[in-house]
Amino acid sequence: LELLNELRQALAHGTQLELFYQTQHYLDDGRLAGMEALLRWYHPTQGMISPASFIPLAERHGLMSALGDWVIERACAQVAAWRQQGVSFVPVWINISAVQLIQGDLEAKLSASLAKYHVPAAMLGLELTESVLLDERAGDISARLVALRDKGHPIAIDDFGTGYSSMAYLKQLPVDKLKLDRAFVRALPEDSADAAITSAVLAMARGLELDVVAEGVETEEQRDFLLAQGCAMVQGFLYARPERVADVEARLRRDA
Ligand code: G
Ligand code: G
Ligand code: MN
Ligand code: NA
Repeated sequence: LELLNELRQALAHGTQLELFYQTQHYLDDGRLAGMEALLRWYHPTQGMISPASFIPLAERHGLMSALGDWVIERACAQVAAWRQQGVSFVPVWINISAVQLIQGDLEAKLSASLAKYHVPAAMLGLELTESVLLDERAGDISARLVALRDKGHPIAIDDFGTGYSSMAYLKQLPVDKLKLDRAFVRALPEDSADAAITSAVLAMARGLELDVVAEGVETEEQRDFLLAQGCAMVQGFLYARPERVADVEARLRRDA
């Protein structure tokens, strides 16, 4: 709980928190397709703490809504800065936790930040995991997502294939993109089960007219397999790690 108080303070001061960005690329020619914002916390004594550990803590103790608001605000400011500087015109994708969707004010918070920085909703994508989509506490998820999508936000299902993976929601929910979880990518192309699952997801996505981003692409063999299977986009260490803003900017200027 000491950590929780420290997180509360970090949020109040804003100095220990930072958004890193990981670029996403089109497989055919490598050009920039998008960026995912990933939260980082530099703890004064423990060093960098992974969001995989402090986000569940924030969710359990009522801090996730404020943390999520901070992410929305910072991401909008960054999109605006990159557009003004001519650095990047692709959407930034943020991760949305169940708590944010359950509390009714997500839409208002998004609208306020977009308006403040003059950013179109199309430039701020929302990533939700399957468990969020199936969380019964979130009430009428479908209606909420339709509202967010109608406002112009692209919607992605994160870590696709690792949750409950009900195919029914793909039909009902207004989704634009699937992010194939890196668990299926790791052993490509040798693992025949993963290869079969990947091909099937890509075929299904084509039929449903959904984009697919393969996550965790680390090798050229994985990339070549995904390209041959018709996957359009990738995110992974082969292309870029999550980086600080200055490093992303330097790389994009170099590659431009
Ligand atoms: O970047 P990294 O691999 O350390 O992220 C670990 C986990 O934390 C991932 O599941 C990622 O989706 C999640 N995460 C990173 N940033 C955010 C954020 O801003 N909000 C939420 N809800 N989850 C995040
Ligand atoms: O759950 P989500 O997909 O939002 O989490 C993204 C996380 O995946 C980030 O924390 C990032 O560090 C991690 N990641 C991104 N690309 C790769 C990769 O190529 N390999 C591995 N092992 N992790 C990756
Ligand atoms: Mn994600
Ligand atoms: Na993911």
